[in-house]
Parts: sequence; C-alpha cells; structure tokens
Amino acid sequence: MKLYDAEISGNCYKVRLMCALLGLELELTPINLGAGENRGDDYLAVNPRGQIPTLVDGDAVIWESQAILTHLARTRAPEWLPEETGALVEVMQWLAVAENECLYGMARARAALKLGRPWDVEQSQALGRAGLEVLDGRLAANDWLAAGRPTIADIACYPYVALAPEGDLPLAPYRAVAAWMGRIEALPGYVAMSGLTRAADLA
Ligand SMILES: N[C@@H](CCC(=O)N[C@@H](CS)C(=O)NCC(=O)O)C(=O)O
Repeated sequence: MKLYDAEISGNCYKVRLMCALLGLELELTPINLGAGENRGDDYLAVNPRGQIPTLVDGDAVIWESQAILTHLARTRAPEWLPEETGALVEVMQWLAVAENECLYGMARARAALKLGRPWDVEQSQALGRAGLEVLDGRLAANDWLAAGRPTIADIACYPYVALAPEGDLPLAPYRAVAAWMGRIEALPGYVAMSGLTRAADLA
C-alpha cells in the first residue's frame, strides 16, 4: 500500500499508526505542503481536495483519514470496526469528535502556533479544550472510546490529542485522557511521531 504522507501531519500519522498496529507495510510518498505539491496537477489527480493523507491500496484510492481507517479495518482487521449497531454508532460519534474538536480545535491551534497557518488561535484552543473535556468525561468511565475495546475511534482521536501541547493546550488537567494515551501507547506495534506528548510525560 502507498501513503501520500507528511511526517509532521497528525492526519497522516493516524494511518501510519494504524498500519503499524496491524503489522501492515506502507510505502511512504512524501508530499511537500510548504512547496504546494498538494496543489499540483499530479497530486490533484489522486485527491481532488489537495489534502493528505491519501492511501492507494491496489485499485482503491482513498482520501480522508477516517475513511482510510475504515478501509483498513474493513479489509484487514474487522475487530477494529464493530458491526453491531450500538457499538458502530459509538465509533461514528467519536470519529465525529476526531473530525471536529480534534481537527478544527487541537490541530488548528497547533498549525497556527507551529506552522504559522492562518487559523484563529484562541477560537481553535477553545474548541480543543471543549474536545478534551468531552474525551476526559468519556474516558473517566471507559478504557476505550467505543465498544469497550480499541477501535478506529481511538486511533482517529489520539494523534491530535497527543500533539495538543504544541498548540499550547496542556494535557495535565485531563487525567483520564492521559491514562488512555498510556493504553494506546502500550498496544503491540505502537509507533510515535515527532512532537507527541506521551503518557509518561504526564505522570
Ligand atoms: N479531514 C481530512 C483533513 C486532512 C488535512 O487537513 N490534511 C492537511 C495536512 S494535516 C492538508 O493536507 N493540508 C493542506 C491543505 O489543506 O491545503 C482528513 O482527515 O484526512
């Protein structure tokens, strides 16, 4: 499988992490966002939205990190995406948090402060904090976000939570989130990326 990727991207890291946990090999094709490679004709032919990650798996070309996680689970590891309605609905709810509070809150605060992207820092941080509170509430009573076991919902939310301190969003107040990070980091095959805060840093 080939992944159009950037090392610094938490959305790409979701896919690298999921593949590492499943023992799947990835051929990485770096896309230089700073040089605008994602807006060139060659890349737009792969992903018309001009974003990374995009996964190529045989004839399938999949963009959107949550869609890629869904593809990987359905084709390689169904236990990561339950079929039973109640559990599947829980996964969908937390995938929505990954795409909203984690991306438009935590990730945007980081992108503004670290990469100079033109997002409103305070607004992004406020949304990020709201997301961390919701996650902390859920994880205070549950080891995993959905279905009582690790699912793609955990992998979708984890990267921008663990990168939140780079957006000046300290994780120390969120004790249940810190414990959950530790559980993810203990999964066999876990890999990190640069800039992550680890559960051990929050002990
Ligand atoms: N919802 C998308 C977001 C993807 C995204 O925002 N990717 C960023 C890198 S982390 C990107 O490609 N930014 C370049 C751009 O939007 O021009 C996903 O989950 O895959």
